[in-house]
Amino acid sequence: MNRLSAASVPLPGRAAKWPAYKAENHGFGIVHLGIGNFARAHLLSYTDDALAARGGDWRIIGASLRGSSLAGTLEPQDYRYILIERGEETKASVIGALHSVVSGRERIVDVLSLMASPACRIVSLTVTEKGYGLTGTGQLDTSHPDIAQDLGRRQSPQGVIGLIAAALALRQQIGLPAFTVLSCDNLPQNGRRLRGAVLEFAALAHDPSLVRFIEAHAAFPSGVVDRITPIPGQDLFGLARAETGYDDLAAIETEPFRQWILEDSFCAGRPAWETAGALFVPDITDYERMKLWMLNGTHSLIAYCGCLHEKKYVRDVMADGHLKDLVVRHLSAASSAIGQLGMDLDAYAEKLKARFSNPAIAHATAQIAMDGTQKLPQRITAPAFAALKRGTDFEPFAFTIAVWIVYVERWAKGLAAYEVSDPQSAVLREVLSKPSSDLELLRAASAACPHILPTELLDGRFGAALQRLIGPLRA
Ligand code: CS2
Repeated sequence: MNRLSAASVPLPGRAAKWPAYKAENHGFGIVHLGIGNFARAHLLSYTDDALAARGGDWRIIGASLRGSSLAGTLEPQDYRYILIERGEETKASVIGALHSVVSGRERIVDVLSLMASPACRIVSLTVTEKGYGLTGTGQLDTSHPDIAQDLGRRQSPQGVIGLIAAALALRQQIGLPAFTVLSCDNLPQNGRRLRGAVLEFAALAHDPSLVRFIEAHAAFPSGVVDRITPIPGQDLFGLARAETGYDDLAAIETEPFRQWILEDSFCAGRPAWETAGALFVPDITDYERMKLWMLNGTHSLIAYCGCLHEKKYVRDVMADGHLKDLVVRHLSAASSAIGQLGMDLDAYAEKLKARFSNPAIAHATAQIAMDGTQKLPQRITAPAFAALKRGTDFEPFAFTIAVWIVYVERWAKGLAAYEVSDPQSAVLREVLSKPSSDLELLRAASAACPHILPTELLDGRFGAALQRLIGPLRA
């Protein structure tokens, strides 16, 4: 084994890109909560380029609060890893922007002190939709296990909201400036929601002066992140070796495309991410609709159709003529629901079709199907309401909700070869396993998940479409 490490140098005849800066000369400036494949393919890749272009003490300490094997794998590699872009061409980059990884519940106390240290100027997050502890309408969910427990142990929190509040409280006490909190998850108005949740938590668990400190000094820019990042396949390690000449037991793969659009409101500086192509805008709302409604909404349709039709990967769904037609129809309805923007949505849709069909990316439909209750409100229900309001085609949204319900029902009744992984799976199993007519099934789904299927969508034209569509899907 010729293991990748800080001492590794480019080998002749290999095209891989290496950090164009001396990583050890750059201190950390960011603590990232939820260090997983996506953050390593997106945030770290942008930061690597920004460090090469402009420098600065902006390397990233990754935290895995639940613990993962990543820290142990990366430590002997001095936290270097290989990122492989797979498309028409294969491109490998050695990433130097990861400073270190802190992992496991017993290390949360160390994560907190890093967040409260002078060097930390940004706390970024990829903790998935369910990690925030928000209700279906985006408020702090005080019944979420992390939130409920952290309210009673504000100085030793274990969840992200409690940690951010505790770190800001420590900074206030010791007279340090606040940091920027940067959400990199697919939630609408992610910064604004996160700010609301942190403020609500601070008001409930901390001294009122903390609320004033956060309001006055902390920043929570909203942002739209995009890069399709599958779970690494079997062939990746061989590929990483072939591209670089080194063995990396934590290599990751992603698509060539990447996008990051964010509000430029940082309270304590930031890396020069614009040098890597990040777009800073005053308001992300339009971009967010484009991404959540077109990319992610269509992804969810693909995921549930894929699971029901035994298509393992997104590309397999795209290779099926009938299913691809559904994808095209969904993209068109999502684009019409958005309406006129300064952006070319047809071109965006075309690009998405090509990205979903990328033969080099094996993106499992099961990976996207996870956590539907957390994803569908912003991906499907929101554009459904917009389509009804604008008078555009709403049927594809009714169809996706119906497909999701049937996907869960089959599993709840023990008829599926797949597992449903969702924080609400126990409730869903209970209510959707009973014998029911089509209308009873829709009503049960609505009662269990009103944020996906509010009662007003059970009535009128949308309700009629749902009833018409769900029967054949159940058959
Ligand atoms: C996907 C996203 O898993 C999912 O729900 O829709 O992770 C998607 O791949 C990313 O948002 C792409 O940027």
